[in-house]
Amino acid sequence: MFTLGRSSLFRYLCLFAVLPSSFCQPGMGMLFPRESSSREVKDLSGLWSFRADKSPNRKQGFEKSWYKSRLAETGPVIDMAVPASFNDMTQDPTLRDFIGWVWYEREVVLPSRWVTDEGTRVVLRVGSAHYYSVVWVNGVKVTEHNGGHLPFEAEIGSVIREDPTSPCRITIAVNNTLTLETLPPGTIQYFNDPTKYPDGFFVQNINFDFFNYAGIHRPVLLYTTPKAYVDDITVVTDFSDSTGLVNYKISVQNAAEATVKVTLMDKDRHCVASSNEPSGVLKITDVKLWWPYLMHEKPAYLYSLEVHLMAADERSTYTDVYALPVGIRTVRVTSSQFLINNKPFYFHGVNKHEDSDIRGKGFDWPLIVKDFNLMKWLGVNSFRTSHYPYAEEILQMCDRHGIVVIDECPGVGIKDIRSFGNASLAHHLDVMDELVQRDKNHPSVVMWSVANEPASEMPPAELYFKTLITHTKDMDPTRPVTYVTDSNYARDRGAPYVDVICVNSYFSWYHDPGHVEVIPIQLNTQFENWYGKYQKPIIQSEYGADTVPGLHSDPPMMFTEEYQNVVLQSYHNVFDQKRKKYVVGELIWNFADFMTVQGITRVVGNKKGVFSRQRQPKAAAFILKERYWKLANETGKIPSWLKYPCGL
Ligand code: GCB
Repeated sequence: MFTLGRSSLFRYLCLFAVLPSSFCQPGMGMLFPRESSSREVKDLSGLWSFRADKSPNRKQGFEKSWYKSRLAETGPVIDMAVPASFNDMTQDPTLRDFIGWVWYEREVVLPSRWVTDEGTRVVLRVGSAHYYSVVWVNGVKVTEHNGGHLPFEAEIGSVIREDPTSPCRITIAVNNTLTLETLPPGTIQYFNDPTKYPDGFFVQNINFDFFNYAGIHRPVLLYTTPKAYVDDITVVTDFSDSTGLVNYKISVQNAAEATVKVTLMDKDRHCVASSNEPSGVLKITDVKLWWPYLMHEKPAYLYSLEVHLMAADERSTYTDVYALPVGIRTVRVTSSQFLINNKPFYFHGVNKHEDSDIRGKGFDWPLIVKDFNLMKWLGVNSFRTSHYPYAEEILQMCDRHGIVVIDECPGVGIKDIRSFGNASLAHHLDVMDELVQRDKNHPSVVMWSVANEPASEMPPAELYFKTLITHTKDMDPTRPVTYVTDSNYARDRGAPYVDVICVNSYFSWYHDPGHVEVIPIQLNTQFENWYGKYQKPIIQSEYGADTVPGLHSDPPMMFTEEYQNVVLQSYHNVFDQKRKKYVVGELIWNFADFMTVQGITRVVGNKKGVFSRQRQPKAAAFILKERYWKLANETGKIPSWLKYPCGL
C-alpha cells in the first residue's frame, strides 16, 4: 500500500521517474466519479425546481434568460425529481407529451474549502439528460451536450469562486426534440388544417418502439479532484497460462511534473503487481480471471488498479488517488464461436430497457437491484443494452456479478435515407467515441453494437457502417463490433463489416401472425442463409411475442400467455439444433414490458416482456428459467454454492 505524508512528498517525487511530456494529453477522460482520499463526491439527486417552456416557439426561456435569476422568479415552477423522466410525474397530459425545452434548477451549498482552495477542481457531472442540454452555474454557461444517454462534465471552480458568498445555482435546460441527425433520429411534423387540428398542432415522428422519455435521467454529481489529477486510465487485459497481463495507460492533467505509482490489489487487498510508469504491463502470477456468471465456480473476480499521482506545479504539490476495478479476461471471435478466456461462450440472456412506472427512464437503485435479482433467478448470463447506453452503475453491477454485456449505442430507428448523411455519421462517430471512452474498462462489456435495425438495405448504409465499424475497431481493437439487423441476408449492406451477425426476427408475429407452425422452417432458413453467406457466428438478438398477463387460451392465440410459451419453445428447438454449429446466443425480446408511443399495435406499451412492467413473471419466465439453467449446466459451470439462485 501506498500512503505518504506531506513531509515525505519531496523525497517521493524524486524517487519516481518524471513523466514524459507526451504523457499529458488534452483532457479527454470520463472516469466515473469515485470518492478517494483525494476526491469528494456530492450527489445532487432529489428535488429540483422545474419549468417547461410552453411558449409557442419554446424559446421564451432563452429569450428571457431564465438562467440569469432563480427559476421561480421567471414564472411558476414545480417540484421535479432528479433523476427521473418528467413525463409521468404529473397529471398534466401536456407535460407527458411535451416536446421542447424544459428547465431544471437546484441551489447547492458547497463546502467552503471547495470554493476557497484554488488547488481543488470542482466538476459538475450530469450522468445523462435527454436529449440536448445547456448548463449554467450562477448564470454563467459552463457547457452544452448533444446526446441523451451519456455523461458530460464541466469544471466549475472558476465560476463558483467569482462570488464565494453566493450559493451555487445550477440551471440545466434540456430539449427532447429529435431530428434526422440525432440518435435516435426523429422529425417534427406540423398539421396546419384548421378544420382538423388546433392551432400549432405538431407531432414528433419516430421509428423506434419505446417512449421518448425525457429529462435528467441519471444522477447529477459534483466532485472534486486536485488541480493536477488522473484524467484517464485505459486498461486492456490478457493472460498466458496462469499469468495475467494488464496493459494500462494513465493520463494526467495540469501537472508540470508528475510521478505515478500504480498498484494492482487483489480482493484481499494484497498487492499483486505494481509499477512506477505511466503506462506498461502488469504481470500477475496465478491470475484469477474474470468469468461470466454461471461459467465458473467463482465468477466476476475483480482486482483494483490503484493509481497514486504525485504532481507539482510552480505553486504547489498535489496528490490524487483513483481506484479502478479491473477484471482480467479476453474476448475473441472465430467463424463459429464467441470465446471468453478462450472458452466458447453462449449468450443466454435478455434485451432490456431502462423503463419503469412513474420514473420512466430515470435511474433507480431499487429497480436495478430487483432486475439483477430477476436476471440471476432466470439464469441470464448476458444482456444487450437495447437500444442505448445504460447507466454506468448498471455496468458496474455487471462487472461485479459477471453479467456479460453487448453495449449498444442509441443508433436505433435509422430508417430515413437522410439520416445516412455526413452530419448524421459525424454525430454517430462522436457518440461511439463517448461510449467507448466511458465503457472501455468494463470487463462485462464484450461487444459494441453500433445500431439497431437501421435501413441497412439502403445504398448509403454500406459506407456508413463501414466507416462506423472501422472507426470503432480502431478505437478498441480488443472487442468485436456488430450492429443488429432485421434485414434480409441478401440485401443487408453492413454485414460484411461486423464480427458477429445479430439478427432480430418475429416469425408468427409480424409475419404469418398466429401461425407458430412456420417458426421451425423460417428460423432454420434464416440461420442457414446468414451463415451460408457470411460464415460468422450468429446471435438471435431478438425474438418474442406480445403477451397480456392473465390472458389465456388453448389452443394458443396471439397475446395470451400460452402463445408466448409456444413461440419461445418453437424458437428454442431450432436454437438447440444450431447452437452446436454457429449460433452463439439467444436474447429474448424483452426482459420486461415497457412503455411506447400510443398506437394501434400497442396496449399501453410493448407487452413482449417475460416480466410485466412491475416485474412480475408471466408463464414464459418459467420456461425461460428452466431453459437457461439447463443451458448453464451444459455450457458452463453452475457454482456449487448456487443451489437456489436468488439473492445477490
Ligand atoms: C424490434 C425492435 C424493438 C421492438 C421489437 C418489437 O425489432 O428492435 O425495438 O420493440 O422489435 O416488439 O416490435
